[in-house]
Amino acid sequence: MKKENDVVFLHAGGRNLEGLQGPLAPIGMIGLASYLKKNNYQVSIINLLLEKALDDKLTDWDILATLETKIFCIDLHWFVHSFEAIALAETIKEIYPNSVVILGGLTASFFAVEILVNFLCIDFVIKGEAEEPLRMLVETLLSESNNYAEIPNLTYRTCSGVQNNPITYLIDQQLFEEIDFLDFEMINNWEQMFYLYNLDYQFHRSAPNKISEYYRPQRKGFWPVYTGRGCSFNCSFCGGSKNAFKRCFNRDKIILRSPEKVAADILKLNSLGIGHIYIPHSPMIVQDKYHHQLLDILENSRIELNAGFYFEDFPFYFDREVNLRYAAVFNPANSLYTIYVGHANERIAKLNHSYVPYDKVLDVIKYGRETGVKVITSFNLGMPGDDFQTTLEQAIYIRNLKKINAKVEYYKAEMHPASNIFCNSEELTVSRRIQNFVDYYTHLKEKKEKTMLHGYDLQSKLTPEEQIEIIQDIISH
Ligand code: B12
Ligand code: SF4
Repeated sequence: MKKENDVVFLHAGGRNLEGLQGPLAPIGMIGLASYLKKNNYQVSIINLLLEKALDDKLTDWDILATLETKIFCIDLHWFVHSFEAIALAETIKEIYPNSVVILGGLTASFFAVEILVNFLCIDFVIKGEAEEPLRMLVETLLSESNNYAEIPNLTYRTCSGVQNNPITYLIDQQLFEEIDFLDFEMINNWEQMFYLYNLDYQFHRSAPNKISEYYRPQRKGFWPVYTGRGCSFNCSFCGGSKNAFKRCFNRDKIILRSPEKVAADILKLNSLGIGHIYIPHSPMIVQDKYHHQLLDILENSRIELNAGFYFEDFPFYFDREVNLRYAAVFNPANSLYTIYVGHANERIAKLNHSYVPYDKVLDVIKYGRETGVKVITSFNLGMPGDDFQTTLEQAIYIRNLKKINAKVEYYKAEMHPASNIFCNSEELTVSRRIQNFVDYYTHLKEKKEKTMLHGYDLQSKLTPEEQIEIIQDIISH
């Protein structure tokens, strides 16, 4: 029998490329659903990739046919889901032509008008932070009214064209504290969801061959902790940078949930047996006493934490004390730091992100070794300004790290929507191959690049593939 809902949230999963199926929905989606539930709406969340990983004979159509609702909400947060999110909306409209499809998330926010102009299967886009705007839209739709002009952050179609209401809604601290981001019971098969291949990738680096391999119950469970929104850095390729958040969400600065709330979530995840947690606003990004406050609470909780932690980004504000404190509270053997070095050349690093001196990288490797925490150093290829000479410099830097048995990864930079490369490509001296949402969509639909989607050409014309050859050559000598 079909379960009746007012709203169903759907996560489509990502493009069908090696190891990049984007299995998780935005964490904020659970908060949105929970907020609607608190406002007395009947809500469910279905992660289609999870459903198909559990039963690889299932199609989107089979899953959708079991649902009963008027309103479907699909996340288009990560650009990697551009094709599948739209394809899912098209299938919904085939099965339920009278239903309403709402899109939201970073990518949808940036391209809201273009999406509504080009894809009739999408009825509404909510830009930016969606808690109140979505509640207002659901209320309006279920009361059969069509007074959309007052709903903040909304983009919608009328007979005279696409209307684009300004982004005036940002969540306030009080509501941010109240929302339950771990309200898992609304999610179909939620207990299996933690075993969707994801962080595991960071630890094991093995790409699934088929969809059922995305479900890995034999590995440790993983969940990202909801710490906050925004970033204090401005990495040139990043769609979640300080500038990108302004462009997509109209958000000027980071908002963080209190250490008390975050600690309570970590303890709940621990009680559910989650083995890895990811802390997005790491000490590197938040920079102040926030993490010490968090650790004070966790240390005093007297509950044994079986989970390990995982941080990434710049190590500037990461010191020995934070390392020792984390390793005392969490299980270091399950833990990982990814130091984002980006580029070894100081000029390129400063142009594109921040420069991390070699000594600082060595410090973090040393801290990790002291406590048994795994450390990965991560570099980008194809950074604006890069040429043969700077690639050689990068290669020698990587060779030096490898000589001391440090773990190193390097991959081409992806140009995210709303990133500085996307918006200021001339200033950064690159020429874009991707100009708009339809380009992202088509690129992903046709799987034009086998792995990461680079999206631009350097002035030096050097390609990331050529850079890989240079680096491998230097490393082997
Ligand atoms: C935590 C995080 C992760 C976690 C996942 C967390 C999760 N499930 O949400 C992990 C480590 C798994 C991850 C993975 C990836 N990430 Co990531 N991640 C982040 C990070 C650090 C924070 C994101 C976040 O939580 N923001 C909080 C807010 C902004 O989002 P939210 O509350 O979840 O959602 C709100 C709105 O977006 C909106 N909304 C969201 N969904 C919906 C749906 C509807 C219908 C509506 C109306 C609204 C709506 O309303 C919500 C509440 O107001 C950002 C960097 C940053 N500074 O933001 C990168 C970032 C978002 N990730 C990014 C990328 C590229 C990825 C990967 C695709 C990497 C890869 N190539 O494999 C993967 C794929 C993810 C997947 N689907 O499985 C890019 C995205 C660029 C872009 N626009 O596409 C970012 C900006 C950073 C980066 N440099 O890589 N990521
Ligand atoms: S990649 Fe850079 S700008 Fe983007 S979220 Fe991480 S630190 Fe912030």
